[in-house]
Amino acid sequence: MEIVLIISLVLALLLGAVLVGLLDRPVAPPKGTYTELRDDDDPALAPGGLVADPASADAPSSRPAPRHAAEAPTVEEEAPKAEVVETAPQLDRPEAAGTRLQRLRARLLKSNNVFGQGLLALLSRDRIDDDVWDEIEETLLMADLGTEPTMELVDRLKARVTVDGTRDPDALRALLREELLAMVDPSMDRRLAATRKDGKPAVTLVVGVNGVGKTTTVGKLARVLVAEDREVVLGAADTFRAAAAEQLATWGARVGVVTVRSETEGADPASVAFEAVKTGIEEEADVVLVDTAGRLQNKANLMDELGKIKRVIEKQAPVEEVLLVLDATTGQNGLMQAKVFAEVVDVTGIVLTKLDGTAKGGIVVAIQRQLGVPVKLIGLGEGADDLAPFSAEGFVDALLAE
Ligand SMILES: Nc1nc2c(ncn2[C@@H]2O[C@H](COP(=O)(O)OP(=O)(O)OP(=O)(O)O)[C@@H](O)[C@H]2O)c(=O)[nH]1
Ligand SMILES: [Mg+2]
Repeated sequence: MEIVLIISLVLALLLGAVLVGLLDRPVAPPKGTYTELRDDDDPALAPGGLVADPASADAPSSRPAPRHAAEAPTVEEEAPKAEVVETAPQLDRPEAAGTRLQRLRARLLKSNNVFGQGLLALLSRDRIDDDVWDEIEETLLMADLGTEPTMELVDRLKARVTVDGTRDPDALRALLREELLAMVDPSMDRRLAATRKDGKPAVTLVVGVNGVGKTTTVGKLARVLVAEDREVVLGAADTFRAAAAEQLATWGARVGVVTVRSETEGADPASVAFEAVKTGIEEEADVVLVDTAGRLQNKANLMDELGKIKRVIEKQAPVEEVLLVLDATTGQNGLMQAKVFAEVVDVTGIVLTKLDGTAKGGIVVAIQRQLGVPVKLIGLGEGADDLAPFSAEGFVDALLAE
């Protein structure tokens, strides 16, 4: 009896010990979950401490893209798509580029009526004497066409009107349309570099002086590209004001486009541009748009800054496009700015903003003549989709619209 009792006691003790042992063991996490916020390949998990993997530090391209340039990368920042999902729960659907000039035609007409309609009225006079030709010349000069193009156009109109001798309004309209079109030059290639080349995104640098509309243009252009199913990355290389990066990131977030930026005011713009292009390469984007600061203290300063940004970007990918943004309402002043910029960087295209304002349409011809570079986009308002690809035909038709 006693033996049975002792055996039962020993068994009970053993069973208890086994149970206590089981309960004490830590519960293993289910496979695939993280006990901390880290990625599988995060170097912090590697033996030897926080920056344990010198290879991965040297080759950051094997790591997920940092969302913010010039900041110490943190685990949260490396969570893919986190920024896009958080900041843009409901994305805008930008208007297709092709229909924009049509929609915005009325605004163009409003700002340019003095130019197209006035000209047609003068040409339609019963008798065109020297006084009328003087008035035509004046109209063109007032429309910011520039002296040389004005003389050229007046000569051509004189020759044709005299030779044709036509007074038929429709024929005159057609004649004027043809000559204006020749001035605006439909043969210029106005396409934007928006296609990957040699496995790399097309990098576009956006330059121009203060307040002309650079950041707005980058934001609107991102929408044009998104509407055409392009993958876009934005680079906020205007580090002069912290608000500039915020302004750009807001534009990007509305259409699910990542903005690479620095939180540090006064950070090196070239390093932000570098990070943006790096992100673009890693994410296999089609286009990287880099916004820059609009300071124009002096030419040497500008040359230093833009030159450095371009050099640093080109360590990774060529700059395919340099868009010079000009405020169309500034007329002659805009032409002066264009000249300075063209001496500093190889401008490949012009964006004329604020053509919905008091601008005069002749500036399109004047600026193209001066730089030998096409106007590729025009800004016709403050709305998100008020940036239209420029077309010579669409523009001249708007000038002559009744
Ligand atoms: N009406 C009109 N306003 C425009 C157009 N484009 C830009 N703007 C306005 O111009 C102002 C300046 O635009 P920004 O994009 O901030 O100019 P910016 O060149 O980046 O200026 P900085 O960064 O200070 O050099 C904003 O109020 C824009 O809404 C346009 O086509 N039409
Ligand atoms: Mg800006």
